[in-house]
Amino acid sequence: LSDITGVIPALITPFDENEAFDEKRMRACVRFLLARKVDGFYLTGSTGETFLMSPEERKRVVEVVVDEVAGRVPVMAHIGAIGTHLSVDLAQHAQETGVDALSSVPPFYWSFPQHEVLGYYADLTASTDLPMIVYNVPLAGLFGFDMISKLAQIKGVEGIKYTAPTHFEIMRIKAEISKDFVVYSGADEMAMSGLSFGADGIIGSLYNLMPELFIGIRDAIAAKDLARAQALQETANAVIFFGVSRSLMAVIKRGMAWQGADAGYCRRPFSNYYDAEAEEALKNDFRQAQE
Ligand code: NAY
Repeated sequence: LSDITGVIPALITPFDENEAFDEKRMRACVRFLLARKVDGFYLTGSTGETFLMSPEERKRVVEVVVDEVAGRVPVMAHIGAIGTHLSVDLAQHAQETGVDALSSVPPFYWSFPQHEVLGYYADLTASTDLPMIVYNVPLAGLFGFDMISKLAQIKGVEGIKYTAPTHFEIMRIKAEISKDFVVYSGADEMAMSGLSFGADGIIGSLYNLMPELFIGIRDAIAAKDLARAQALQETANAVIFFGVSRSLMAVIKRGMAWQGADAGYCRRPFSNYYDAEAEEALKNDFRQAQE
């Protein structure tokens, strides 16, 4: 896992106007991002609207993207679900399809006790040979440091996607768990912070829309040029705050379309900016936000 680093879009999933998975648009978006030099892809995560898809659809997204990427950059598949059976099935399919790593949210909704969450990850890692990146995200309930330490002891758990704002814990993970335990910072608004606190890479939604800014942050942090990293983060954050105050995936998808990669529609209940009036309103808002 330690060789998967850098700027990794949590890939959007394009749907067509009837909300069906749009394979053609998916392939075009992958080509668009490869041309913009992203370092890898994270599939069927929250940004990929995964919990709005059937298992068969999630599998198809993985197959299409792995085929289109054709080994040029690493691919990680988020295979999380509430139930172990389904996650194991998705994990085994992802391995057969040829992904490089797996990731999963913890089982959610019923607030499972620690031993059941640990059991979930142990069952998953036992079911394939792929490295597992646990997903620490507020939407599924954040792990504390003790739980992260316990998770890291499970054979096959090799990293964490850290979408918590407590970045000092990134340093602590590296110091007290292992410097080889891979950390991906998950809050795009804090990419600079995550990388400067020692994260190996960044995984997020906005890297679909403006990867260059974050590739610039990656390089500026590596060169210890904090002033440049800060300027790029400020530019990025203006767009991020614009997006999160609306419907983020819909904003990202239309923004990609404006740049030449039509990322299609979101699935309901997410909204869209696809009719002329909504699109014009979005563009006007964006112009005003820039003034
Ligand atoms: C995924 O699985 O799609 C992600 O990695 C998404 C990470 C995002 N966090 C959440 C909570 O969805 O990219 C971030 C987030 O959209 C961004 O920082 C804006 O808040």
